[in-house]
Amino acid sequence: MKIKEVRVIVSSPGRNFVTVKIITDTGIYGLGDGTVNGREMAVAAYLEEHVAPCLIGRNAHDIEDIWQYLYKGVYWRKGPITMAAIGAVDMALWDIKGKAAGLPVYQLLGGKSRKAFTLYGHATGNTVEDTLENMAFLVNQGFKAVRLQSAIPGLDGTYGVLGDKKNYFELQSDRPLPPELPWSTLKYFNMIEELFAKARERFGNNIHLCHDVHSRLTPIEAGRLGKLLEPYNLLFLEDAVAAENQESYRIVRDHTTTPQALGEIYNTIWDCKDLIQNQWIDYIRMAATHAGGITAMRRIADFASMYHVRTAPHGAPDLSPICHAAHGHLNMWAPNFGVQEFVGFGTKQSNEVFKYDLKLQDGMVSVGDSPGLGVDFDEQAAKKYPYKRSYLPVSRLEDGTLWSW
Ligand code: CS2
Ligand code: MG
Repeated sequence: MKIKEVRVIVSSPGRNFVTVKIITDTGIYGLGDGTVNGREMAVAAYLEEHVAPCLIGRNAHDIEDIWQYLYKGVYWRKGPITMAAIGAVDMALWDIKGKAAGLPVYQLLGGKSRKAFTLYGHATGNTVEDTLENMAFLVNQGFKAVRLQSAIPGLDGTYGVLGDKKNYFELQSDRPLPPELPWSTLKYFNMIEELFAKARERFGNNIHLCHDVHSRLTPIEAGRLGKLLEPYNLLFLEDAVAAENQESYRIVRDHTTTPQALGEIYNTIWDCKDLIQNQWIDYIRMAATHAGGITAMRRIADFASMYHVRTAPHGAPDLSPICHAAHGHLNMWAPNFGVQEFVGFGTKQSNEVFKYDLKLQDGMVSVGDSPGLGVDFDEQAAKKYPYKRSYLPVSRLEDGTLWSW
């Protein structure tokens, strides 16, 4: 089954997505997601100019060889753009293999390990009360785990909080340059405990709670935060510290029993190797798009399982429904699956463009039996939504120092 054509489509049905369509000489095609939020055109150019010509004529069944060819074979390993390009191609090839076999991808991975997979929804608000109201909305829908983020009093605009925007926080486009948001660790520490204390008071102990710190703390501050939140029994604290230096997590681990989750910006297994091997983290949050596809995610999940680390794939809306579907298949299979982040499968606009075979019920998702990834992409509908330049915000301390976002 030879690869005949590789199409790269950048569209913006509500936000930008990079979609790869690999067409074979049998007529079977596969779809992959290569979206890197705020750097979409770099992936598109990488794919069109450098990857697509090397794929034409290859056997679409040779997933592993193509993966190695695009990773080792280019000399320049790793990096978000390279790995997103590999991720998109890899997903499309698994989609093709599943369609050719007449089987959903989770069957090719080894079959179902569970009936459905558990989600954590997002509750955000401008005040603790607002956040808890939004949590009630999720709890009433049957969600078993919720991530809580609340605006920080005294700071104008907080990461992950909707405010009066209709869309998820960074969906707004038509922005000429990245917006800037202030950060104060002191003010953050002054509010955070109340959020979790009140959530436990109102919703009791039979629901999982998570929180995303977005890499704003130093290791010792993260240790302190974990300790402060221990009474509220979090499922995990996410991205407490930026961990280019994986050793930093030894300090966090030494100071708290609050479980740690990490990995949404990682590209390869090497980025999380020490964290996993030293058992400094509990959940690995890498995404199929950014980590190099299903082939890489499978390898990372197996490696993590040796160290009691469970998977919790990134599920932000800046991943296209094709990536969410890939996670669905991985989550059905992975024996060490933990939980899946969920902010909806898509918006009204993206649902015009992407089709997927996933069913949400009671805070869990089941994956249908469609062959391959069970996704489709309407190229005509996508044409209505051309690419719009858009950026993630940057973060600065109140004195103007650039900080981690
Ligand atoms: C966030 C992301 O979902 C999360 O956990 O950290 O939404 C993140 O901010 C975006 O994916 C950045 O593109
Ligand atoms: Mg996050």
